[in-house]
Amino acid sequence: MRSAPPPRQPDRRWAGTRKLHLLFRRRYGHVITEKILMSLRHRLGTFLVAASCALVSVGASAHAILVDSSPKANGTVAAGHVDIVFKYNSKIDQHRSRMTLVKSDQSETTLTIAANGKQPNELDSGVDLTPGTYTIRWQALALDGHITRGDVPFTVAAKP
Ligand SMILES: [Cu+2]
Repeated sequence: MRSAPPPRQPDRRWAGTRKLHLLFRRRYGHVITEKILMSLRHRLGTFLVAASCALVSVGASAHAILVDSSPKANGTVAAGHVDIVFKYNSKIDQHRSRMTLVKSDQSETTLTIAANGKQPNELDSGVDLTPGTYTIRWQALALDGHITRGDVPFTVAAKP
C-alpha cells in the first residue's frame, strides 16, 4: 500500500503571489499563471543578487570599477614606450589581477603588472608599441573577492 503524500506546507514567502495566483487562475487558467509566477520569482531572485552586490559596492570594500586609464579608452598615444596606468575606485590585489595586450590580429601578450604599494587602487604596466590598434583586456580582483573585467581599446600613432 502506498503511503499518502505529505501534506503540502503553505509557503509563507509566496502568500502574496498565491493570492495573485488564484486571481489570475480564474482569469487565464492554471498553466499560464504558473509560468508567469515562475518568471516573477526568477526575476526577483536575480534582482536580489544584483541589489546585494550594489550594497556591497557602497561599502568600504567594493569591487573594482575602472575610473580612469592611460591610455584612455578610444584614445591615441604616440609610438614607443607606452606607460599603462589604470585607476580603480577601490584597492585591488595587484598580484592576482591581470592585464593582457590584444593586438589587431587578436594575438595576446600578458603584461607584467608592477607592484605599486603606494597606489593600491592602480594597475600599472608598460610596453613598447608600434603604430596600430590595440586593446588592453584587464581583470581586477578587488579586496571584497569580486572580479571585474573590461577592455580598453586605443590607437598608437607614429611619432610626428
Ligand atoms: Cu563586489
